[in-house]
Amino acid sequence: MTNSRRRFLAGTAAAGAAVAASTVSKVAMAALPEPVYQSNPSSAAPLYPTTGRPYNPMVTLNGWSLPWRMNNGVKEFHLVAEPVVREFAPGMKAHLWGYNGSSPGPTIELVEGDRVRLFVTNKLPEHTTIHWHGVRLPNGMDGVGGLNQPHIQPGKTFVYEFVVRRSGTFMYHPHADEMVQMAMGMYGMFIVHPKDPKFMPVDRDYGFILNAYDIEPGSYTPRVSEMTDFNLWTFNSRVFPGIDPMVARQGERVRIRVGNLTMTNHPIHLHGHEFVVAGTDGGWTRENSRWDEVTTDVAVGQMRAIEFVANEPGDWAFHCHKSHHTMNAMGHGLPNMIGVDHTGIVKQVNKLIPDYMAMGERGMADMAEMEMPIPDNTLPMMTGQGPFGPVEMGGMFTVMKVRADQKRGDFKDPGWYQHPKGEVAYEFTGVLPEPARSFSAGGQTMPLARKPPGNVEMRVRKPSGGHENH
Ligand SMILES: [Cu+2]
Repeated sequence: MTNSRRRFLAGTAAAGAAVAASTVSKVAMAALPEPVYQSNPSSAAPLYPTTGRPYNPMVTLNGWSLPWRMNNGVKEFHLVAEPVVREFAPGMKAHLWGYNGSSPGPTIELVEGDRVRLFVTNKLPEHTTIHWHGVRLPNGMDGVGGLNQPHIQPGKTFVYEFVVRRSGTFMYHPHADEMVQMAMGMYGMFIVHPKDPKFMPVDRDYGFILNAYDIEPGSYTPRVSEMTDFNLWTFNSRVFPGIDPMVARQGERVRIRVGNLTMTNHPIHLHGHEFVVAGTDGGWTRENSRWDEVTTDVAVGQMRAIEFVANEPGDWAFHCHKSHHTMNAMGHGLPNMIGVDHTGIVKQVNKLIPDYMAMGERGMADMAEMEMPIPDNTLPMMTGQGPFGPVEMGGMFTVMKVRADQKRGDFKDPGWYQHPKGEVAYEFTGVLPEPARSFSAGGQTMPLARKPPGNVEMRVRKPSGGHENH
């Protein structure tokens, strides 16, 4: 630093101390809080507050919470919009846009009544803004570029400042070149904890956002003009088997917050337990409005906070119930080959492409079992080795692990569930009686207007044999 520059800074500090109170906040803003970066894709430990009001922090699945700086009673955060590299699962990395080194951006955790000041620096090649989805705030802080504020140009920093009046589960995302910026991975959770930490307490509080990408096998960057045909379905920009399990001690009350920033709905399903929807992006639901279920549909742009008592020990699947959303890119656009005889074709093709394997004539399970050659930086369509064999899933799938001996506040993966003797489905080895069958032809409520030309029958070859043909 040159002498004249040092003197200049000392001069402004002295001048700052002398200015009228109305401009003090401008001076404070001149000193940007140091941005915090994090690119590790595993779930960070909960961030316990050391300043400000007390609250029970949440765990962002495969994400982290952004530390803040307390400045005269105002919580200051610094978000940096920038290109990032995100590992979707071991073996595949994507070139995305995100915040502070990661996609999703870090979770912002606040307490009802907090005044928050969010500095947003744009290090993208195009302009951006941030919209605080679901949050009550002054209109000019709502972040719709062109409507509520000028866009944040590359290299510029904008400040959002407001009081969070309502507790609940919210999110943030750009409201500028929306389709591109969200398809590139720009989003994060915005959590406002209740002022009273005893209001709706839970023992474990998890959260993540659903996003979808279209990344061609063998490539690194999502297609951003895609409208419906995505091939990677993610929880917080991770796919199974790269998504961390959620864990709980038996008997604990668990909350899972799910937001949807994809362009379709996701029926989110938990095995082994019923849950209630305790919160939406409109806040907490009234107790007498709740009912038990095991699947809840999270529509586009919605957030749901589900709650349940984890009282059944085991490793319970937790996933989107659209079965093509529990698949990775290689499962996309494949023809149905069930019943198609490949014999002969493989021999012919092998003369041209030695690695060629015919698959799918008995279903797709082979794909998880066999090592099919795939392009670089591409995940198999379904992977993951469970205690009993391959788990034929990808995409939006993880496991809720409930254990009697999991310590309170311990988020470590306890390993596979040890089933008590006699509590695992087993093979029947006795004599098989002929099962009762129904017939495939039915009646009709009214006679057909025109008689069909004859009996039309679809012929499907029954699967037979082992792997000898491929
Ligand atoms: Cu889904």
